[in-house]
Amino acid sequence: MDAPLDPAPTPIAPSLLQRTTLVRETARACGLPIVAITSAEPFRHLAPFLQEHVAAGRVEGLPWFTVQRAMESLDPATIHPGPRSIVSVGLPYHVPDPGMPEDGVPRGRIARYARGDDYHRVLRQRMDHFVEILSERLGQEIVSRRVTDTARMVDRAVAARAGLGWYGKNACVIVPGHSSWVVLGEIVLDLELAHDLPLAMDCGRCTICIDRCPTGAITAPYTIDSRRCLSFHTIEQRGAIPREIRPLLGDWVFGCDICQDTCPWSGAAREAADPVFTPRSVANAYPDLGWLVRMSEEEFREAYRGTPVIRAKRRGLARNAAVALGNTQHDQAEASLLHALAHHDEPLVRLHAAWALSRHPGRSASAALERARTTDPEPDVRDEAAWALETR
Ligand code: B12
Ligand code: SF4
Ligand code: SF4
Repeated sequence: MDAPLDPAPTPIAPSLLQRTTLVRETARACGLPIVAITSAEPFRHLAPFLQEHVAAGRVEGLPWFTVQRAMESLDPATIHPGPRSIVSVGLPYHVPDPGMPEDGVPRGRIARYARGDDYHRVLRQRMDHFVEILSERLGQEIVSRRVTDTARMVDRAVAARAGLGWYGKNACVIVPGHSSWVVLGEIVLDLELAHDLPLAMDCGRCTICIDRCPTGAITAPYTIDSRRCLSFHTIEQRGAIPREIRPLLGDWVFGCDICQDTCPWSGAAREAADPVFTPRSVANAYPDLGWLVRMSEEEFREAYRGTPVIRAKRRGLARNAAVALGNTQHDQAEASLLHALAHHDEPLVRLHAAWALSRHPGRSASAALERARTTDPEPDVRDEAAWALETR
């Protein structure tokens, strides 16, 4: 007997396709150039991975990252009363790099995503505008929720399922033509739309990002241990950076791009044309480290207002700069550190300046550390100075 015929696939109503095309066109017209669509089904299969991730302590230091929040972030119904589709959007930010100036000044490095306007604000504004225009074009009210980089939605999982990109072993979503230089957002809608398929791509046998990560933070493919990641330590970490991490920080003062810079896909990434990501000045890409450890609150706000760097706060950025000054043998570094140890108003910065001076062999450093050991008003700074003197 002949095998029964497969039932004919359900035809997609033209109105569904037309609506989906309209969604894509509207997104592009609203400054969201990369768009893909997926269903609003929960991402339940990720629950064991996320539970294990939290239980293993890999997100220690991110207090909001609890198992409960992680489980909620797997279900779009947590944030939307009747979700039907998710529009996954990406903003490419790989704008031309001005390059580190060769002006004899010791400089730090800011991660590419943080050099221009804060993408959270840009994405939210564009996603809001998209919903407004889409609603006008469709002639109907749309109930939507728009999120980016929150604990309320697994951004990368949405992008991967929608086929916007695919998971690299560096845990970033790699988007064809842009590598991973794309920030992600989602618009959860009560509209039925035609869904895209995941991309059939993977890293193959490549392990470059894992091998090149300076701290070994990519503990397994697709798995980042925040406790080792420089991005965590330079941005999220509010206290002292662990001593064993400090030498590995190099000249990064906000974020880290090493696992993306070293990815072969990045070599073929198109330059992004979006002016919002262009650094306003050299301080937004390669800041003078001496200036960072001296800057006033006002100068900090003036330079970094409206950019992601503001998140680190002045004391966090100055702390990172002190560490970077300890990691360079530049002849101006010691003078900046001596000044910071003697005069910085933030004990956290003085503490890191003490550590950094342990890596500068001059006699002035010894004298300054001795002074700090005996006279600094903060016990932690005195202890760090004592440690620095012992290890010199
Ligand atoms: C917490 C967080 C961090 C933490 C921890 C990062 C981490 N990977 O866990 C820290 C501070 C270290 C960090 C650093 C960075 N971050 Co961050 N971060 C987040 C945040 C808020 C949550 C990420 C998260 O849930 N992590 C937990 C892990 C378990 O989830 P996941 O990353 O989605 O991992 C998935 C894979 O592991 C996959 N998976 C698991 N097993 C397997 C097995 C196989 C075979 C496969 C294929 C997949 C797979 O499933 C997981 C669940 O989706 C997201 C925004 C968001 N809400 O999603 C931004 C986000 C991930 N960050 C982003 C960026 C840009 C960065 C930095 C590049 C910034 C920088 N230059 O310094 C670095 C990159 C570090 C790195 N290599 O991941 C972007 C990434 C964009 C992209 N194209 O991927 C996001 C999506 C923000 C955004 N909306 O654009 N980040
Ligand atoms: S961001 Fe830097 S420290 Fe973090 S995993 Fe990537 S290379 Fe490692
Ligand atoms: S460096 Fe290699 S392993 Fe890492 S994300 Fe890129 S292709 Fe994948």
